Amino acid sequence: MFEHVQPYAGDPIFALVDAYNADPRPAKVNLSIGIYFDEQGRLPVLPSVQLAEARILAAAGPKPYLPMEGDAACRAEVAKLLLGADHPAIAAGRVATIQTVGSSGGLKVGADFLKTWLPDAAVWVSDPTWDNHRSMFEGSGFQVHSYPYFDSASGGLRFDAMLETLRGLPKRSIVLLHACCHNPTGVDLSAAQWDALIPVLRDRELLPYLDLAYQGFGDGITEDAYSVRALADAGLTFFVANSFSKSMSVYGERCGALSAVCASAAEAERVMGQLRFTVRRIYSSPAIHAGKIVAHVLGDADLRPMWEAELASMRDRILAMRLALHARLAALLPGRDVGYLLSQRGMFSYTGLSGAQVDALREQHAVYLIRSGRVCIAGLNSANVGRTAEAIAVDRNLARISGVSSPMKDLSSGVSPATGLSATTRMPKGASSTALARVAVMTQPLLALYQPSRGRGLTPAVLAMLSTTPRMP
Ligand code: KET
Repeated sequence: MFEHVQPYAGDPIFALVDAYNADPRPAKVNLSIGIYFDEQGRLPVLPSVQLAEARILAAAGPKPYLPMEGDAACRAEVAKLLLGADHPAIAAGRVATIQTVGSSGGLKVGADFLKTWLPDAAVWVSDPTWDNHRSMFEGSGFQVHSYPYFDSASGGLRFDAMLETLRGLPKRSIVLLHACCHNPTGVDLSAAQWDALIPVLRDRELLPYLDLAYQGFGDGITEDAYSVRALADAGLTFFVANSFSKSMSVYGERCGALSAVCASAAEAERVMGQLRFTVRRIYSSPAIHAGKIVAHVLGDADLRPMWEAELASMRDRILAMRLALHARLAALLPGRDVGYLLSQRGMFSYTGLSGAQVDALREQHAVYLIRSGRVCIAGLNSANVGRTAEAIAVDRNLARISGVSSPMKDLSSGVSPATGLSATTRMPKGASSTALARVAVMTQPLLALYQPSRGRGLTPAVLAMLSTTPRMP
C-alpha cells in the first residue's frame, strides 16, 4: 500500500532542534528555532499567562467544543490588539477574526480559503521568507513566486526592486508580507516604506496577506502593528495571521488568529462564514484552553499591563543581546561591518554565513544556526554571547563571511549606511585583547547612537544587564 511513500527529508528548523537536543556537549548554544529564551537559557512561563491559567483552572469550567471560529472574547481582543481598540473598521463590523491553531493554522486556513475564492491568483513571498510559507501555499495548490526583498550587499532592504516587481503583478495576486520582525532577515519596512507600498497594493488590486508572528518583539506592540493599521486606514482589503506563540511564550498551546479586514460588514460576514467552513473541513474548531488564555491575558485589566511589561522586557533583552553580539564581533573582527545586527529587528538576524560555515559552527563549536545563516538572537545570553562571537570569529575562514555579497561586509568602504557605526566599531588589527576589554566601553556609545535612531530608549534593566555582561579574557 505505502511502498511508494517517499521518506521525509525533515523540516530544516525542527530537525536542528532535534540535533541540538541530542548533542551531548554541555556548552552548546541553540540559535536555531524562533523561540525566546531568557537570560538563564530557559523558555519562560510568563506570570501573566500563569495567572490567567490559574484563573481558568479555578473556574473549573466545562470543556465543550468551541465554535468553528473560536472563543468570542479571544477574537474580539485580537481584533483590538491588531487594529487598536477604536478602529472604525471594527466598529463597522468589517473585521472577520477567527481563533486558529497557532498562526500556522491561521495562515493555512487563509490559504485554503483563498484557493477556493481566488483560484487563479498566484502567491508572492519575499526573497527570502520563512520556509513554511512556500510549503503552506503550495500545499493549498498555489504557484508561489518571490519578490526582491533582502539586499545581501548592504544587509538592508531592496525596496525599489520590491515595489517595481509588485507594480508588475497581475491584478488580484496575493502578496505575503511580514508585518514586522521579518523572518529570516530581521529587515523591516519603515513606516514611510509601508506608506509608499500601500498605493501600489491598491492600484494593482493586490491582496496583502500579513504575517504578524512577532508583535511586540520589534519596537513595541503598537509600533509593530503599524502595517496592519496603515492598510486598514487606507481602506484596503487584506488578511492578517497573528501569533501568540512568541509574544506570550505559549508555543505548544497553539494560540493564533486569522483576521480578514473587508470592504463592508456584509462582505466580512460572508468571509467569516466561509472561513468557518474552511476550519470545519480541516480541524473543525480550535482549542478551548488556547482561546481562554488569550482572552484573559488581553482582556483583563490586571493581566494586560503585566503582559505588556513582560513582552517589553523580552524585547529589551533581545536588543541587549544584539548590542552585545555586535560589540564582541566588532572587536573580534576588525574591519568587518556588523552594523546590520543593530538595524535588524526582532528575533532574527541574517549573518551571511554560508551553509558550510553554519555546519562548521555546529560541528566544531556546538553553535546551532539555521543553514541559511539566520541566527536567533533570542537564544543568546550573557553566558554564551562571548563564546558565540568567538566561535564565529575564531577561524579566519569562518570570519571571512564577507565579500560584497554578505551583510557582514568589509569596512574599507567607510561608515555603514545602515547604522553609521563603523567609526565606532573599527578596531586596530591584532589588538584583540585590548579590543575585547573595550567592548563594554563601546557599548555605551552604541546605545547612545542607537536610541535616537529608533526614537525610543532601552529600559534601565537592559542597561544594567549590559553592564553586568561578563568581559571576555
Ligand atoms: N510566521 C512566521 C513568520 C514564523 O516565523 C512562525 C514561526 C510562524 C508564522 C508560526 O508560528 P505559530 O507558532 O504557528 O503561531 N517560526 C519559528 C518556528 C517554526 O518554524 O515553526 C521559526 O521560524 O523558527
